[in-house]
Amino acid sequence: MGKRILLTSVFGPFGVDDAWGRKENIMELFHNQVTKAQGMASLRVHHRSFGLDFLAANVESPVQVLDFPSRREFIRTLKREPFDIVGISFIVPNFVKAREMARLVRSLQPGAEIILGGHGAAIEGVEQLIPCDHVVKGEGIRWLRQHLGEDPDRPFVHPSIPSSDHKRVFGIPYEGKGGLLVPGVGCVNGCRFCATSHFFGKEYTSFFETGAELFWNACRIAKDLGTDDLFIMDENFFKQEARARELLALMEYHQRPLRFGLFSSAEAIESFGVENMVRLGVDFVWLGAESRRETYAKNQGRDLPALVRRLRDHGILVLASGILFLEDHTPENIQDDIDFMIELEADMTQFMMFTAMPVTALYQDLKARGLLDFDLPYEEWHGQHELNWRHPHFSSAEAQRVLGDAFRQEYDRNSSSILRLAQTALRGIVTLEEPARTDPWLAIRRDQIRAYALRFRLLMPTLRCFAHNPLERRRVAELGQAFQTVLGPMPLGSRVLSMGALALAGIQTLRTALFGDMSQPSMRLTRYRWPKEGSGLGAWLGKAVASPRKAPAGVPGS
Ligand code: B12
Ligand code: SF4
Repeated sequence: MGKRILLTSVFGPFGVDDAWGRKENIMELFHNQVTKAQGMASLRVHHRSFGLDFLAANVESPVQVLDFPSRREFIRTLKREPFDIVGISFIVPNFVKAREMARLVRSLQPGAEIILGGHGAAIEGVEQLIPCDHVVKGEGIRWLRQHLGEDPDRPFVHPSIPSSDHKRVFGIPYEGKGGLLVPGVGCVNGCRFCATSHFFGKEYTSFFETGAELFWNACRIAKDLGTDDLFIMDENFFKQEARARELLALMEYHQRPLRFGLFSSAEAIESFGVENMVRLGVDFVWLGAESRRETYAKNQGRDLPALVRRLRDHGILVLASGILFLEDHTPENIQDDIDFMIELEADMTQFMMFTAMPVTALYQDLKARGLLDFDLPYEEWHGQHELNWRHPHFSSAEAQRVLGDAFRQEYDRNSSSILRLAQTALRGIVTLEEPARTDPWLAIRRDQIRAYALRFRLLMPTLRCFAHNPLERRRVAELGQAFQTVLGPMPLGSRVLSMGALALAGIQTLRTALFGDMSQPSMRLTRYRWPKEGSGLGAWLGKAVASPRKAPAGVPGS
């Protein structure tokens, strides 16, 4: 039967000041570090701890995946049944939670082996700081298979799991990425601050070598989840350009117009080409713009504002990320980099504090120069509140003020991201109109963009009502005109729906005023190949508390 394994993320609640975490470190991507200043217009989404399901799907032993438990639920899980192995996945700011969980395992299940994995495993000396038997630094699937005496080289199994949950804006549910596709981990570029590149040894470990493997797996996942929309979780997807080209060729050959969101760097995007991205069905790209002052190899000699404009003109939503508090940022020059990011006019902008995460070249460098602040607890090492090193020109309080101000300026000058997303969709339709006349594949892509433009249009009354300042009010009016010109009059049914959306936004405003806007991800327990429970009282009690769910599709033996 194999060893009985529990794989768990750290416990919640998240984003609250308590013994184990900080209020700034919320478990949401956009609201944590992208649209956080945009109030009700902020995009709200939850993401699972995907690594756990990938590990579970790729071993032969029975596994329970526990994602986002409370501390109490974690204790209950440990008391419910014995495990041979407990694997804890954590990142650096969740160090204290991982330590507490390991302590609980030792006290409640002293016979269980504890394995630590995820980016927190890179913390120096973690094996002495957290009770454990093994620390897995880097890719975990091969390691776990080897550890369990399985063949590490057997084919990789990709589970069919959603890429995001609980998507809301103004409290209104919205559609977005349906499924997750992970072609591999790591990036060869090795930018000095980059945790993911360094954690995986500045190498790329592919789970799918060829475009064909990627294509057939993407089709299967899309079918399992009933969607054509996938998020590709790969640090720099177009870096494997031949694979991406093969994927595109197969999609066109088989007439399977899937759509993708992804991360990629400017040099890889330019090499693959924006037109090819449209053909591939890319509708969202995360691009590391970083800074005008410190140009990384991937951005050298590139006109980033022109690239962002071009992407948006082709209906591709852009999230541009920037870094504040580089070594030579001063109170006098930092505004220039804030302007650089704002003037890119991306759909979304991330500002992140220059944070030295363990294992990165930046960490080694600052440590060697005695600049790392080891007095700062790891809970604060998340890049949205405190600097984890002694900056020559900014105190922590000044850095917090500048960071908050950068987000506010971006919102004041560029308006809400949701408005920009709608603008990008319209721009895409206009650009593709002409080529779509003679190219049926591009006509399909144009129609896909039109479909999401129609959904954005339902938000028009809400955008009008919640406009942040006179500039946004003017932009909303212009957008309304543009919708009218490009898509024609709004049908009655859509008008009713759009008023419904506004009503939901009103309810959400009230709810936020009364109870705040915190949103915690739901706990999830998934059993992979878990033996059927017996019929005794213990089993009945177990069922009653665990509410087991089926393992994701695409997992053999689930
Ligand atoms: C999805 C994601 C999120 C999601 C949710 C994640 C979650 N449920 O915890 C959201 C958007 C909410 C999020 C939030 C944050 N995140 Co985040 N996030 C990611 C992202 C983009 C993908 C992770 C992923 O699923 N990868 C795919 C899987 C397959 O890979 P993996 O998780 O690394 O797992 C592999 C190995 O690490 C290993 N492994 C992992 N766990 C375990 C466990 C065991 C037992 C074993 C044996 C092996 C093992 O095996 C797996 C297969 O090889 C990564 C960047 C990236 N591209 O990886 C950042 C990343 C993990 N996040 C990071 C950070 C810092 C944060 C935030 C603090 C926000 C911020 N300021 O950046 C918050 C923290 C929220 C909180 N309170 O904890 C950093 C971590 C840095 C570090 N050194 O600790 C990363 C690396 C981004 C970065 N480049 O800096 N994040
Ligand atoms: S290109 Fe992006 S993913 Fe690659 S090393 Fe640089 S920051 Fe990291």
